[in-house]
Amino acid sequence: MQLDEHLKTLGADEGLHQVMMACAQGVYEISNIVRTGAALGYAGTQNVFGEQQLKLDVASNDVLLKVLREQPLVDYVASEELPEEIQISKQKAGTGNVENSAEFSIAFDPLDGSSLVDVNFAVGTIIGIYPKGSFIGKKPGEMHAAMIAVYGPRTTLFVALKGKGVHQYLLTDGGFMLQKTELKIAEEGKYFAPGNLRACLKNPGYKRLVDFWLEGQYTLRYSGGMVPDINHILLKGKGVFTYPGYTDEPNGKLRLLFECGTMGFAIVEAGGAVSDGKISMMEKSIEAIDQRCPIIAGSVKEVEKALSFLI
Ligand code: AHM
Ligand code: MG
Repeated sequence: MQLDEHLKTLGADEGLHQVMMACAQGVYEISNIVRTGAALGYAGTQNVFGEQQLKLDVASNDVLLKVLREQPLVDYVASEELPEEIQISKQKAGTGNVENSAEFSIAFDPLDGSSLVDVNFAVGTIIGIYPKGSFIGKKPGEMHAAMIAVYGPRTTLFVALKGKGVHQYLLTDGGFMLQKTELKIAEEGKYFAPGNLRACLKNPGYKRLVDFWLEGQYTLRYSGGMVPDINHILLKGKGVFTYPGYTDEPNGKLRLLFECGTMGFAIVEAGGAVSDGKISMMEKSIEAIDQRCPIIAGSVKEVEKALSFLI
C-alpha cells in the first residue's frame, strides 16, 4: 500500500495528511541528492551551532524549505541549519493576498549525521510536526506526528502518528510503500548504542553503565548516526541509545527540537521510553531553538537501568 493511502486508513486528518505528503516529497528529493553524491564537500558556511555546513546539509535544508513554503498549512519552520525559527505563513500573508490558514509548525534536521556521508554510512532526515505557533514553550509530546527517513542501502521512512503507532515505508520506483506496521519496542533487550563514550572519562556513572552492558553481554550496535542507531531499536524491537553529557558539557550535543524530541516521540509511540536523565523528553519544555539535552531512549526497562547509573 502507498504511504498516501495508508495515512488515510490510519485516519490522519486531511491537513496533516497534506503536510506529511509534502514532507515525504522532500525526503524523496533528499534521498536522490544523497544517493548520487552530487553535492559532497564543505559549503564554506557554519550553522548556529558553529558547525561547518556541508553542501549536502545546505541542499537538504533547501529542499525541505522549498516543499514546506508551497504548503498553505505550514506556520513556523525551524531547522538545525537555520539560525532561528521562521513564520513562513506570515511571510506569505505579508504579500497581501494570502489568508493565514496555517495549522502546523514543522521542525527538522534535514540531514542528521552528515559527517558520515563521505564514508557512505547511513544518515537520515528527522521531521517533527507540531501544532501551529512558535516552538518556544511547546513540548515534544505535543507533536502530531514524526517522520524519520533513513538513507542506507535503501531509503526507508518511519511515520509515527500520535496514538496511531509507528509504521515503516520503503522508497521504491512507485513511491513510498508500506513495509511494516505497528512497530513495537519490547520492555527489555540487550542491544546498546552508546553515544558520547568519551564522556566516560568525566562521567563515572556512564563508565559504570558501559561496564554493566559489557558484563551483561549486551550486543553493541552503534553507527555514530542517531537515525540509523534508533532505526535499529525500532526494527529489532529492543535496545537502548544514550548520548549523555558530562561536567564540561552537561547537556551533551544533541538538540531537543531537532533530534531528541522527534526521535523520542517515535520511540514512545512504539511503546518505549525516552528521558533527558531527569524527566520524560515528551514533557520537556522547548526554551530555545538551539537547546541541547542528554538522551536515554529505547526499551522501557533498559532506559530505567541506564538511568539508575546516570543519575
Ligand atoms: P549532526 O546533527 O551534526 O549530524 O550531529 C548529530 C549526530 C548524531 O546522529 C549522532 O548520534 C551524534 O552526532 C554523534 O556525535 P559524536 O560524533 O560526537 O559522537
Ligand atoms: Mg543533527
